[in-house]
Amino acid sequence: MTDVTPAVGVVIAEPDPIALDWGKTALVIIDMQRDFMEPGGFGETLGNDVSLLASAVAPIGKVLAAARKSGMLVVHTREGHLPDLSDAPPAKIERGAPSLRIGDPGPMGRILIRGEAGHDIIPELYPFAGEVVIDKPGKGAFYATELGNVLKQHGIENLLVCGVTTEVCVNTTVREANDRGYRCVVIADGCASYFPEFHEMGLKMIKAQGGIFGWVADSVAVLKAMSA
Ligand code: TIU
Repeated sequence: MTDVTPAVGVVIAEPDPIALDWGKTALVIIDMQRDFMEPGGFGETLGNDVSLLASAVAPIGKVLAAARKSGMLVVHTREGHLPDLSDAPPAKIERGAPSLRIGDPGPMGRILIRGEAGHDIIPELYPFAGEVVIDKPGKGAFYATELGNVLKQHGIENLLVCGVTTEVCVNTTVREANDRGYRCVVIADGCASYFPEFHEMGLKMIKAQGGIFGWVADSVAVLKAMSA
């Protein structure tokens, strides 16, 4: 009989190093969509400089390549709404004074609507066939989605989380995941915000108080642990 030793890696993280059983770990890439990353999309309609998010692409690309090579479960999420807006609360559509509202026609199609060019994931991080893509109407990836069931089916206990934006969809998803019992390791340089200070504080909020919501590590530390 052959002993099957689970592949475990230790990620040098804050507030403490964390040992992860890779067979029970998934990579979750939050909302790396043209609507947030490129001019003419939802992010820009809200008044943001979308170039501030570009730094997250290369680190995510490296971790994604390593995850694919190792056979790790990869989950991509996309924030967006049905064309008839039936899953978009009026309170969200009416919010603020954007240059275009959710559902309005823009240069990449209707803003934040499923199936439109702007809603799709950027080419650099495009999902492979067979990877999980979760369409979510909210900021958190668990609310009104099949994510919880998918992770249960795969026996997942730990999440490597990255994407945009740090304090909005990444933080909301990590908080949802933490309450559901997942250990979340947030990849610091694989996240970005339209507000650099919110990025910093968003990461600090996760790892403070002994890791109240999870752990924070750089992509280099995650890659090192994955390759050990
Ligand atoms: N506006 C902003 O910072 N973020 C979002 O609206 N959604 C995500 O973070 N994906």
